[in-house]
Amino acid sequence: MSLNRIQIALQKNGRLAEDSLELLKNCGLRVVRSRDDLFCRVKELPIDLLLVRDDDIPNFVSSGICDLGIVGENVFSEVGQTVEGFSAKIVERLGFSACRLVLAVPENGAIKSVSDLEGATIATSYPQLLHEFLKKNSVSARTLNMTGSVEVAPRLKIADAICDIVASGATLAANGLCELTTILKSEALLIRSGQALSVEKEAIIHRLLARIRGALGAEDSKYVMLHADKARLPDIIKLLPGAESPTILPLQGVADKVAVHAVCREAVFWETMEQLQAIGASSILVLPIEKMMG
Ligand code: PRT
Ligand code: ZN
Repeated sequence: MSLNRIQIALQKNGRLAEDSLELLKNCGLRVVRSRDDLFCRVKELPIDLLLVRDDDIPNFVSSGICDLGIVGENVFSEVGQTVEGFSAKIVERLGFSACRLVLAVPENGAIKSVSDLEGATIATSYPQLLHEFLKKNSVSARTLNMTGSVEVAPRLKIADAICDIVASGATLAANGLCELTTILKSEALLIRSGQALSVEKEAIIHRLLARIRGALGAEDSKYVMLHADKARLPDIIKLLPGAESPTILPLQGVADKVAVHAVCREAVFWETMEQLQAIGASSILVLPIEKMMG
């Protein structure tokens, strides 16, 4: 591995893998997959990708094997609190792979609140985060460590409750479980090594980060164009979500109307368009923005 190439740890297969690569693609990076699929090169910048299991990513970054990594906050927090001398840091929250770490119990069972967990057995793959939560809530319970299929533990009568990841909630419902409380809200994170890197590597990270922020910013932003009565301009601008200083342009041959162009930094809903139309806006166009910088 060249000293002046950035190494990024990504999940090889799973819920983070596709969106992680998609984000790099949106940053203008094309990934050349190697034959063994563990190590890829990026063409446009001096970046190499290491494709691994998500559980290894925080350690790889903390120990300096990789300079950057993309991992779920749940895994980052669990490993970060478990490993001594852990030094990886969060650089950016990426928004995708959203989920929650929750405590869940059998529906219609005896456990109705967190304090009812006193003396219970809780199955989990997140013993450290669970331990912290129980300590904060002054509950003493037994932890049963499981690496997968945690949701079946109450049915097997090996645990009274579970502490597991939930996205849609369908898995909990299918296993007759209901949520007691959320321990952690999670999303994919870009993390970096806590160690000082060479000037060259810092420059590559700086460039990549600007592109990532540009790609993330563009995702929610829209370019809005419309025609408006001059008299209603203040009301119309007020309705444009997250717009800073719109551009106002004259319309050829129409004295009392102008064109308004604005970058809206929040989602533009049909309701907003209907409200704009109701106060005299016409020819309303909402266009996607592919990239943003500056
Ligand atoms: O093989 P490797 O170790 O790399 O992957 P993995 O199997 O450990 O992880 P993976 O790919 O399943 O998830 C990677 C990351 O995606 C997790 O660490 C979370 O940050 C995030 N994520 C987002 C999820 C979910 N959504 C999710 N739904 N991780 C797990 N699940 C599980 C959940 O526990 C449940 O059992 O998916 C099941 C379905 O969820 P429901 O609630 O939609 O039914
Ligand atoms: Zn994993």
